[in-house]
Amino acid sequence: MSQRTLVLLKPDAVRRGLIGEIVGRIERKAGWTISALELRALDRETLEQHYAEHVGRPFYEPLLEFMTSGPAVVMVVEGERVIEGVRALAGPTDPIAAAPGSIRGDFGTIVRENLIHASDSEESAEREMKIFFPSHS
Ligand code: RTP
Ligand code: MG
Repeated sequence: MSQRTLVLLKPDAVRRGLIGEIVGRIERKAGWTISALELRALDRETLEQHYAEHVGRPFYEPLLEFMTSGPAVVMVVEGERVIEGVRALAGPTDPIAAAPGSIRGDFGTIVRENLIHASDSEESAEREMKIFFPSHS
């Protein structure tokens, strides 16, 4: 079942020089294709849409501050079961709980600065692709 997913490499990943490492892991999965990729400073308005479900949570403001602290990589990846697949490569939200071998498990320690975002469902993927690539369909 071919799908598309919206992936962000967060500002910590870019600052630490991990773009190639993380994109490489995604790129090497059989049959997956990167169909859009851009280094971009994310503005607050875009992030408010993206993280709307978290408004009011204690981590919301620090999260937006972090996400605007430097450029991010915005990507669309397509391929077989790619929504579940990129989240499996990423590992769970807390990098200390994430298994070694996963992106967060290999490179992260801080919950907020956990390197990567990937859509969590087909509905989220459609919604998030519209936010970050409004001119695509
Ligand atoms: P994501 O949406 O980024 O893939 O991560 P997720 O589903 O694993 O995590 P979610 O619960 O949706 O939270 C979104 C992002 O907010 C930051 N966060 N900080 N307690 C905290 O300080 C906290 N909790 C969440 C993380 O950057 C998380 O990825
Ligand atoms: Mg989430």
